[in-house]
Amino acid sequence: MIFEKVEEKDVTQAIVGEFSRMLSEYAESDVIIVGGGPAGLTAAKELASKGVKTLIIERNNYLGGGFWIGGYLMNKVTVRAPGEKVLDEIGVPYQEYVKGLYVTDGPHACSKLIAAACDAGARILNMTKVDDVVLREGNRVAGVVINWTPISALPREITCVDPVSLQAKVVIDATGHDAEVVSALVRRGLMKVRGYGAMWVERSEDAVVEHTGEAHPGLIVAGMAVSTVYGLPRMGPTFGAMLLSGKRAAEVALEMLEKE
Ligand code: 48H
Repeated sequence: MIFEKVEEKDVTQAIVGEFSRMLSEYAESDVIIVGGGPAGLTAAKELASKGVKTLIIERNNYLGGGFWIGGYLMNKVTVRAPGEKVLDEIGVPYQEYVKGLYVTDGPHACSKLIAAACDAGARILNMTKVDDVVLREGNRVAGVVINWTPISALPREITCVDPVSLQAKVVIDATGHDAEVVSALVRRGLMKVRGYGAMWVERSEDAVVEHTGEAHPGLIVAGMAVSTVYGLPRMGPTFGAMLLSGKRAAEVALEMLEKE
């Protein structure tokens, strides 16, 4: 026999026991990041590396969002300076294509960013969709309402499956174009969203980083969700602003946690 003797129940108990322990522990997190794309992963890496109890919630089975593919179904990812500094931090090689524009392999960059967030200590709930928010006094966002992703794909008549909630001191909406956490506030008339603007690479990325921050009490927006909320131009398949917006979101979250 090559392998250790282990029974089926041991395998089941290992999965159920460890998952339940993690979910129970992170039912009260410091920061919940909704969306595991480049902005959410960068924020998670920064926060977890500073000892912040950080949970990423991702509706897909896989993390990475749009960072696997650079655009047009081609897996070369571009980053404008100074975004390549994040690639340096996570150890991803790249080439300068024209001055200030770097190109790297999407799968390499994306897998390293995921690994960096995990290595830093961020926890991940995948196949989990955020459907709503928890609100407290002054309509401060105090957590998120989650359900298994497949629940939303089932016919309505058989989906009376109530969700559960997780509490957090700070929530980051890093859900990309749809700004899904913000949308839960828009549905209640608590926020307005302008929708992202037309493509203008040169203007877009500075604006995203500059607008990254607390958009509603308890809620930070990061990445493409920032463009959606503030009506900023889109940048197409170039990712420097997603990485630096993630970093900025982490800085703002740390400031908010310090004030707690
Ligand atoms: C749980 C959710 C939910 C939900 C969505 O789209 P992303 O890659 O987002 P960013 O902002 O990190 O990066 C945007 C970039 O990929 C991009 O598309 C660019 C730069 N476009 C420019 C342009 O001009 O179009 O990742 C968001 C993640 C995804 O993994 C989603 O599955 C996840 O969020 N997500 N997770 N609950 N309700 N909604």
